[in-house]
Amino acid sequence: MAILSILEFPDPRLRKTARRVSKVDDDLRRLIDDMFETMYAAPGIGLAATQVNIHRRLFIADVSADQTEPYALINPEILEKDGVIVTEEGCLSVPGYYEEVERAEHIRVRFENRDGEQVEMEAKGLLAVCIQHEVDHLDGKLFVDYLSEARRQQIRKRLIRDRRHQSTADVA
Ligand code: GNR
Ligand code: NI
Repeated sequence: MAILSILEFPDPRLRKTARRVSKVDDDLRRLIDDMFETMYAAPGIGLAATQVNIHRRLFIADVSADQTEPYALINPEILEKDGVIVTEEGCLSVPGYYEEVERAEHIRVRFENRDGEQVEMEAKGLLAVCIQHEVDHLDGKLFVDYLSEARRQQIRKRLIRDRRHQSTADVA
């Protein structure tokens, strides 16, 4: 197991479109295990392969309070969306920023699980929000894209400035 490093906005690699997973094998299961270790350590409720610079269509999610509902979704397809929910979203690739985003409240999703079996699942509430947030990552999209251009640029500038201050804190 290993903790993977997470790309941060505005890294252009977060804008890549992920390609389908062709085969669910032991290498992929090892990646999934490393992604869970990384997500739980962060901590977060979801993590897309794109965020760890792997441009394949898979992500993980666990919205439980006690790490008891782990899901790995490979080649996910959202089949149906229903209703509207507004959630204060955050992202491990946009650390420290939380903003309201509108999503579908209920979804139906088809995917392959870690055994390579086709599964269909219904999700609502936070899990549905998380799944939509993760599918966006696989398409190179971030929650800040739903905000105004001005707010997105402000977040971009502040993240760059804060990282510069971090890396020079001990030199000054
Ligand atoms: O940890 C996370 N919390 C979160 C809260 C509200 C809506 C979506 C999320 S996903 C995020 C982890 C992450 O960046 N996944 O890509
Ligand atoms: Ni995210």
